Amino acid sequence: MATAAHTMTPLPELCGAVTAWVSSVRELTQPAAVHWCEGTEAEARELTAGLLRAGELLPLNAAKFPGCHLYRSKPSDVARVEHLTYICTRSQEDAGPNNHWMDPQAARAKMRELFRGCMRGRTLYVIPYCMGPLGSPLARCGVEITDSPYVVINMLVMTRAGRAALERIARDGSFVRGLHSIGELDPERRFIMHFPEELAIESYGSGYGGNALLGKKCHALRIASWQAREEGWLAEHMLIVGLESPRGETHYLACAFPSACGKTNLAMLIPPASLPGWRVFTVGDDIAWLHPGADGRLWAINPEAGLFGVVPGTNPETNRNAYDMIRRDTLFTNVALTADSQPWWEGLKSGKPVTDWQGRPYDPARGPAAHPNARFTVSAKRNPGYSPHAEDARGVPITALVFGGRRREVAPLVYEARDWAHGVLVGASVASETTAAMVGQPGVLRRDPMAMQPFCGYNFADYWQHWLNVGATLTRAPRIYHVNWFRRDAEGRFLWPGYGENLRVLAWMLERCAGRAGASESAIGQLPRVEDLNVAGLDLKPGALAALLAVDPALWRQELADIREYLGRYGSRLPAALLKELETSARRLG
Ligand code: OXD
Ligand code: MN
Repeated sequence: MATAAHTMTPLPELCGAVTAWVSSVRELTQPAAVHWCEGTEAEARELTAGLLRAGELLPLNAAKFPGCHLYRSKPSDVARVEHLTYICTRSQEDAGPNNHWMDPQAARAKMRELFRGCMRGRTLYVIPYCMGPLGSPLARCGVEITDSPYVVINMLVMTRAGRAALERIARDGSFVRGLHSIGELDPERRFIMHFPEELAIESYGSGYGGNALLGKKCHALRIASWQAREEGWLAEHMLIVGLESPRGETHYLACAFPSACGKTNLAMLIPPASLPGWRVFTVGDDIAWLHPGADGRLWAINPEAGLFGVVPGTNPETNRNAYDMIRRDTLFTNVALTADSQPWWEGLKSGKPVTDWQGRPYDPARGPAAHPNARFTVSAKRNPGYSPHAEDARGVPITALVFGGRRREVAPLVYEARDWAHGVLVGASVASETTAAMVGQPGVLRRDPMAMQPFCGYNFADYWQHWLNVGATLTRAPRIYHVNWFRRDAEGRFLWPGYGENLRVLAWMLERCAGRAGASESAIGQLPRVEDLNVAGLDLKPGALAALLAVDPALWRQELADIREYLGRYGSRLPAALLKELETSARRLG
């Protein structure tokens, strides 16, 4: 091995543009050392050993959780910070009412002062990475510079990082520049800035996933959504799942849900015993890049190589595959510990916490033992249901797109959009109760169009128009659906069991797409009749299904009025086609 390494070109010599940028960042940030990431397993092991020696990582019970570690972040740094996240375009209109905006020159100047000298005494890591399979024409590359070795070990799992990515960057001639420093981890000196016109990201003062693993939300959604508009594709906050039916046909769905609404669970769904013959394959659990193909269909790749999933709630009943997947070679962030150093979280249903996520003796009076947004980082390959087509260079063809939100009422279990333009309205109208994945009050209803409110790198009005334009290029466009797994009864109990049983709803969609399932027409789209859903073996309360499939005209009149008010904020940039669809629904409601 030593001789092979010897003959390899040193990384800094592979791509002049990257090396020049690293030099200028080095001058600004003044690190004690520079480490270029090769992306080998030996390197990941060494970095992990260094973090263990420094006490920044804690070993977990090696017999029960081999290769697993715990990282505790600062209590003030546990989630994405939307109020400190900016899109810095020359024109504020281009960022839109959906984004915080700062003038790019002002933002650059502000960040320069924060970054100046910030890496003194620290190592600067250069992480070349590829989002998407290395050989895929649909993949795009970036380089993250960071002073956090925790970020490095996450990026090595979440992306295809290292030498091969840098070789591709040298060939492509372009890359997204992501500069990150944990700074002082001071919430008062924290900013996540995006410069889509320059394909650049600058993030300071946070070590938390979505703020610091720049390949994920910052690149693969905010910057990529901008790139996608210029290049004619879509970068979406969607899982990609393959469903093999008892007939032996496999179809892929791409589904958008706001953060912490069960995307990972749906992507890794376990079919219930009462639905024999179904198999489920995960392509991705968080982000989809969707490209119109030469055949008129929409094709999807998952730009990520790992999962950064919410831990609480994971147990053998809710997600057996995830439960098994995270028992080895997994990095846990902000979980609690049992007496014998096993990770513990709310909803685990076994074991007992003795130490909370902040390292204190567990005291229920202080709140949950694990942070509600505690996370696991694990390679996608550890998922027993990982799709054999997940690495296909051309992606997988999408049969249906699904939008959804977390709503106690109004939105029925499922409905089908009338056509693509109506589907864009359905996506644009997604609303959901907020969760612990973002800083702020959980449980508050907010509009989250296409589940992209925190992630769209430009004006939503232009984004919806782009969706309409992409649809117009598809001759075999996916059908579009809306689901709500979270409907409750008057006593506040969930009406639908969720998890594996969601397959019943997905199966109806696929049967619809194949022209084999019935539906009834409603003002808001097509809904399954009670007899159209396979509920064999499902123990629902009497009347629950009818309640789940009800469209209450009074509530929907109010809903459409809210949507009209929301869309109105986008003024004259709003595509007229969306208002037309809204009027059609309103007219049908009467
Ligand atoms: C995530 C999120 O981490 O959406 O995926 O917040
Ligand atoms: Mn997400």
